[in-house]
Amino acid sequence: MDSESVFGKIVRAPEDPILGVTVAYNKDTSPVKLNLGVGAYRTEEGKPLVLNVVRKAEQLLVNDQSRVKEYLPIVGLVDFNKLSAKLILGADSPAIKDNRVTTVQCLSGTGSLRVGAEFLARHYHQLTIYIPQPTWGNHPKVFTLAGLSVKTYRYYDPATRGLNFQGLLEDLRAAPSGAIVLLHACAHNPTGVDPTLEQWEQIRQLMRSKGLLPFFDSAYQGFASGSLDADAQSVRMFVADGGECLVAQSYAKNMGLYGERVGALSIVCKTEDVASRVESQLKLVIRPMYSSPPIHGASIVATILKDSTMYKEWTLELKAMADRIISMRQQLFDALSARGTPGDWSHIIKQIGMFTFTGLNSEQVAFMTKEYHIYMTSDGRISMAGLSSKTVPHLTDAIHAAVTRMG
Ligand code: PLA
Repeated sequence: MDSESVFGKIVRAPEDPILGVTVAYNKDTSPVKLNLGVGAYRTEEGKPLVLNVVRKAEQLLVNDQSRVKEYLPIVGLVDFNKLSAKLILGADSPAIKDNRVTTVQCLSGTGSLRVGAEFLARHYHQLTIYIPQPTWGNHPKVFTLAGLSVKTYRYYDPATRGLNFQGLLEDLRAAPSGAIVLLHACAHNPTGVDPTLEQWEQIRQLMRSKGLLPFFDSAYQGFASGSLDADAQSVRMFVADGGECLVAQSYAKNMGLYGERVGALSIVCKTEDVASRVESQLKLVIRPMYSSPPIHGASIVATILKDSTMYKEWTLELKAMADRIISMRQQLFDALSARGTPGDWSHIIKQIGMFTFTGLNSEQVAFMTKEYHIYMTSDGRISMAGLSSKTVPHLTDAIHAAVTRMG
């Protein structure tokens, strides 16, 4: 039968290591099942959350009869682009004042990374990109398929469950001059380990002295600390020195716009003239890929960012999400301590952002899924945003059993 199809010889591909966890979760019929795989925010009731301010913005958009469904320009919604650059670089950014930033609306964080990578593959002289070890599982695929050659730099030290700062500096020092370096702006995924500001400063000095090109992935602005400005510090340090960089922004997490696919790619250049030439080439990357981006999500973001009342409301809702995640860290840590689960679990409260990199191995994860219906990625990462006070005891039982029986 298969031989009758022109596609008969196609081999079944494996599920995605992160999104495949949700596929498996959806098939499970257990009432106690828990999805801690994908980084998607849930309420204390375990439900997805649409922010109030997003509902308000959507209402305004629906009621505005003057709005039409025309194509956006190739670069997307102009207001959205300006406001996005301001959000990540800061309202008083000298680069914005000098008009030397070009921003294009892209399909969320992933699309922004991909467009940036395609641009670099066509126009930048160094085709090697260094990514942290470990990093978000999609990074190597996005960059390789765009035509870049991917190498890693040391980042995480399993022994301390913290940053391998010396290893990081050594690897960047050994990188060829001009190489591209992917940096997580904050809330490093999957480790939850970020450099301190002093360490960022050392990374900046080293990278600038070697002419390494920073490509920031900012998928969690506001989610790490609860403050949009604090979480943008790393990026702003690299822009304050007058040098060049790329930044991919996502509104999936911080505005809860996951499925709307809203994001932006900004390229900070040395002069206005260079920025406008860069933009002209970004258009040539985008047009044959998807022509122009979708209008709805970007309109929601622009509506919120340009209205000071709505902006304020957003920052409060964002802070509430970040605070709930931080309180989940404390609750899980306290529960494991009370339970007397062997091992040092203090990294749960030291790590930052959406994820805890537990240190559980793939056998322990498989055991927790099989026996406790808890779904997470096989590297031991759990999405703290998927946890609630009600499910902490169940997760604690599962971790305790995994550590004591599978340790
Ligand atoms: N960059 C990082 C570091 C991410 O963690 C994610 C999402 C993205 C970019 C892309 O997000 P976007 O395209 O939706 O804006 N990581 C998630 C989801 C939350 C995923 O894997 O797609 C994760 O669970 O790791």
